[in-house]
Amino acid sequence: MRQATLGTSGILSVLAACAAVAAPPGGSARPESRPPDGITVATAISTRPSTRPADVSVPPVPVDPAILAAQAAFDAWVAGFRPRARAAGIKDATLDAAFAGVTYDPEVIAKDRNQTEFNRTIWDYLDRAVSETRIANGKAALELHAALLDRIEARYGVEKEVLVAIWGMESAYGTHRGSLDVIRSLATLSHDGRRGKFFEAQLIAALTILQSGDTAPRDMTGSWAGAMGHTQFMPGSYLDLAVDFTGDGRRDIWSDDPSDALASTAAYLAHHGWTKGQPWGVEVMLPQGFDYALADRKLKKAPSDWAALGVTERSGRAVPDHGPAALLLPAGHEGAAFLVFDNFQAIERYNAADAYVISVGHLSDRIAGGEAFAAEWPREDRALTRAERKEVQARLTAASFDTGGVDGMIGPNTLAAVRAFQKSKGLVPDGYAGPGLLDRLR
Ligand SMILES: [Ca+2]
Repeated sequence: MRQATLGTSGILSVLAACAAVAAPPGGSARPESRPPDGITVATAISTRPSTRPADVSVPPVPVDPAILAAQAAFDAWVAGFRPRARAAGIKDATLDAAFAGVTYDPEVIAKDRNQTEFNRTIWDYLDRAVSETRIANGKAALELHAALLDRIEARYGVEKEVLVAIWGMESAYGTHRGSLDVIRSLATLSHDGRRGKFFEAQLIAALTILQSGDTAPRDMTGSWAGAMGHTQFMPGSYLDLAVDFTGDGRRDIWSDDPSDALASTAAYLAHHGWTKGQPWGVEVMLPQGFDYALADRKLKKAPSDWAALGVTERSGRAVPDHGPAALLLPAGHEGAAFLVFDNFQAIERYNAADAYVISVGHLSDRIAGGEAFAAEWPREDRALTRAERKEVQARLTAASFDTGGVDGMIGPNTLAAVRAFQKSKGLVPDGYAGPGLLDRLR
């Protein structure tokens, strides 16, 4: 979603997809951005040259008929969308201002289609996400904004290092917040239909934000998929949980001042159950002969119970008791192992990918002065491609280890099937689907 940073796509989208969109009280307070009264969205768009203004000194550029056709279809979609927006409480004045001059954006669709598939290994992802540069910049950001971050931490009970880590992952500490018109991007994606329902809900949320006066249409910028500001909130999540920390009456996550964005991120994590003082996770060692079936996110034990099974900090001591923890082996038995606490789930509400959550957690630890992970990763391995993951699922299913479908996504069913297959072959049942497993299946 954020091309220049390592954040993965879909930030906040899981929650945002279900976010109810409510119309706030009050109307738009932005007369400067309104078109003349009575202008309709359709005319506002159709009167705008689709290629360039009528400047005779500029030679006409050949227009791609496919783009013209897409624009016409987009205009028709906008006309059909207006009644649905009105039904959701969006006023005509808000719609007129938001859609003034807005055209179909083929580049947004190109980005949507060309999302590089997530084929990176956890160690490759971590190397980039938690680079020395990002750690150093995080420490500098922590120092520069110390007073603000202390106040946010005190109010929301979320450690400032965690907020800075999310800021670093999402926008490289505010330097890559996204400069695309959010209404244009979301309208294009809603019209496109690949995930139209989701994006239309986000578009309505974005219009609701405009109607509340938090920002003006052309100042509402973000990524190609509509993630906005320093910590890349989707509009639905913004409506639910963004806060006005500066007290100026606007929840401004877009401007250079990161106050509202960082406080909103803290409010988001607090809402999703963040416990101050609890680590996201702790790197652990496993004993010889460990039962890898215990590495199951649904299976939680007190750290003392894990210690009784030989699962300890690298020092050999029991992990401090911060509540129930699950054992996570992101690269199977050959890579690092972690006991993860409930705060791991709070970060998952931001982005559910293990690699993302571990990166945020580890970056926050490193910004706080913590050590690098001690364990070696199986760096000779590569990530399976989507086609290969499907092949793993198809071959497992054919061998009577049901993966519950062949979709290329390694979820709990596939994990269980991998373990069962590994057990049947006398392999370490860690559920890890890497190239070695595929070789065995072939
Ligand atoms: Ca504010």
